[in-house]
Amino acid sequence: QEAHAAQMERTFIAIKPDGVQRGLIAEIISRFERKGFKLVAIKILVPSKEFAQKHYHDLKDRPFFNGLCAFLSSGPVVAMVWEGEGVIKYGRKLIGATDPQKSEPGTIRGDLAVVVGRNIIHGSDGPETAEDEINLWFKPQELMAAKPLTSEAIA
Ligand code: FUP
Repeated sequence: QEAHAAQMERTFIAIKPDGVQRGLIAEIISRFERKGFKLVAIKILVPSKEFAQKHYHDLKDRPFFNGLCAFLSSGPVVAMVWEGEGVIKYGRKLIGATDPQKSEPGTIRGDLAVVVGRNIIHGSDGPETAEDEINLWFKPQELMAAKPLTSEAIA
């Protein structure tokens, strides 16, 4: 018997400024929650342009990079970590294809978005990016842990 269970799979999900502005926070969280995935971290913040460039560093040579980073830093973003078996791949399935014109109905982008530059949500595309993105957006102590907070811990 194992001494301790391996850590359950986790992915980074962000509701982008268009999703927040359009009032879709609850709708999006609800889809992940009803599926059975577990929310292990959540916060709302406006990322700086520099932070957005870090988040999207893989796309730095693409023509839309500057506009994309400007957009991500244009307003509040809801940053989350979701946990569960297969959550990275299945989370992408819930989100739908990058271009909302190609996302299937029933997916978040398919049901709620129209254009690629305003596709309302981000989700890590694999285990390595999930780990990198969780580490970029969250400190370890911001993730749900077994240990309860004391009043000193949040001071
Ligand atoms: P995804 O993982 O589905 O978010 O897709 P990508 O990582 O390929 O792209 C990241 C973001 O870049 C997309 F959410 C929207 C933007 N993008 C464009 O604006 N134009 C494109 O042609 C492709 C992506």
